Amino acid sequence: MGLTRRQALRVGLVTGAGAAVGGAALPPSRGAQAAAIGARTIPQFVTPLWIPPAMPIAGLWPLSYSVAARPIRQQVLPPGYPATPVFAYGSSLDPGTFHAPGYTIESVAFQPTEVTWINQLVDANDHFMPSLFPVDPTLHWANPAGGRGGRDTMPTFTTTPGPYAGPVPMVVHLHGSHVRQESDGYPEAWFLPHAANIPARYATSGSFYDSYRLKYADTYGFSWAPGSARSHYDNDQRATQLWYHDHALGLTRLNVRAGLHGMYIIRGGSTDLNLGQLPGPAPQPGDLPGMRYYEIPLILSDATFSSDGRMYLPSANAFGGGGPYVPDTDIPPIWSPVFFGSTITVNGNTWPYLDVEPRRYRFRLLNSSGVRPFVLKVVADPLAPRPVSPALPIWVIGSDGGLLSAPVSLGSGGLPMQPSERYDIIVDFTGLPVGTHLHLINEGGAATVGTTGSVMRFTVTPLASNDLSVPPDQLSGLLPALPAQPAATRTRRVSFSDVPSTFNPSVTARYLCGTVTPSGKASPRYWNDPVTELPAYGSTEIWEIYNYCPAVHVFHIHLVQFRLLGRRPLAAGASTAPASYETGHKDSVTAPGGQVTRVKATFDRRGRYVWHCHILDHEDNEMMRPWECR
Ligand SMILES: [Cu+2]
Repeated sequence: MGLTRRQALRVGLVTGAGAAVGGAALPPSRGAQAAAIGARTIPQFVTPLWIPPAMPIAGLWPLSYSVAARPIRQQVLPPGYPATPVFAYGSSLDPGTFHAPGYTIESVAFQPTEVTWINQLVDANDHFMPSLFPVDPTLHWANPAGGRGGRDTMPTFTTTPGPYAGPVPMVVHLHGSHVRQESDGYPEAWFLPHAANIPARYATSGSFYDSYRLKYADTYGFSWAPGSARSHYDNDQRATQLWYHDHALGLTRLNVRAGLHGMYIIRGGSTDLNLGQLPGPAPQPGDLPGMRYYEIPLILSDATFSSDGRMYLPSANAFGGGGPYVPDTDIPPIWSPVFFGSTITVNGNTWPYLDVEPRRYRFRLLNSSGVRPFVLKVVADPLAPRPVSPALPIWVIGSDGGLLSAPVSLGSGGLPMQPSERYDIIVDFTGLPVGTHLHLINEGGAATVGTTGSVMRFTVTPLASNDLSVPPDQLSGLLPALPAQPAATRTRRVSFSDVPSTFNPSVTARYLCGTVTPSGKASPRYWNDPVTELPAYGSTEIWEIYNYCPAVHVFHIHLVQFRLLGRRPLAAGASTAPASYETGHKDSVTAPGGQVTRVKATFDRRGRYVWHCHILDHEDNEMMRPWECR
């Protein structure tokens, strides 16, 4: 084996810790993995859609929440199947509120919200829980076992290591929010649970945790307790739907897939409509059971399940060419470039159904999957040959950063959604006979008719009350105008590229963000290279994202909402205007392979943030860069 003493110690510590949780409610998923459940054998449309309630409020003035991450079991598959171990957010004040995805956090525009985020990924004995999935320790990742000197690095190995089975770092990013850096959930500001059995030489927090803890205490007079962090969200942005999710370095794909994500909605102010103009209500804190909701979040993801109910990710690099791996080559042994689940989940259940009344519904859509692109349509027959003609139009009224200035009715093209994109839509079931079945389907590139090509079913039930909301085709004069952006003072060229293995060029070893040379070639950079994107405070810039890969990546930048200017081929060619539904405020956008995607934003806070590809498997293996506004 040739382990160094340091590595032998590490293995010994991890093995000992793993044994300590052997009798826990949720034993770690190591060793032999149970066989996958065939997606076609799982009954569809038998589970009612779970509608996320509003997160219970912990305090007022400022509005505050206390949200923990805990390991639970949840009935994700239909009744009769085993429950699924998940990592769930919930109110630390109420154990009944833990769910994956989490309850919705409600906020008010221009009024601050404070959330205390607590890592309680521990068992009943207060011993840490390992990840639900195989953790690749060879990436540049949080690496708590490296201690304070080796955290947030790519560790070196003398033999190919197995998965890390230690405590799980977490840090929460509110995706799309306009916040100070210490509240943004920087990937190196992670923290371990404050568990009883953390090995003494482990780092218990990431490289940025202590300095951000001090900054937060200086600004708000509150010191984060061990195993937690507090974020202060100013909500000084347009009314919209954000989402909170884990962002720990090199672990995001695992923690988000384990269940650590949920919706965060900002309401009110001059960029929202008046109560009653759009379909509602949405769940609010303190609602009594039995409420009928006409504004409903739909959080779309995918997963593969084993026969024991667990979610499955490969324990060996599915595209690794069979090895050899790190350290004999540059190929990660466990991480895979992409993973597509074999089933679709909505709000934490496979293929649910929703009884709808013949009236208008507002759906707040989020693609929370790791990599899967959706193209959504409402159709009569989910098994019809593709492309299917829509039975009802999808009316898009908002995107990542708030409402559009005019509604957009989508026809046969459907609504494309890459990971992390949100759309605010209206579907009008008015006039449909009771008993009608309609389906939300997926015509995205990787979809299979009958499984991942199906999303959920709508069944029309009798009308319970009159619909007083404004029909979507009459919203044009009511939706808020989109403000003009200042002129850009600089055009910045950044890049997405991949790194073929030097051992086996058909295998992708990493994905990188970087810059572009004057002659138009990729100049790739690693996560820990010096910061190259330094927009001046208050400046407006055009960012041109050069995607040198054949495949799509998803450009996401923290702090700012941008506007999409268009796309053009990397080589010479005509520019394509944004699609009608992409013309509003965005923080995540499709950057197609072989194209330059152009966006424009104003950098109006000082601090250090990140930009990255939002395909989770990519951002976890170097496809992320810091940027800084001074
Ligand atoms: Cu990517």
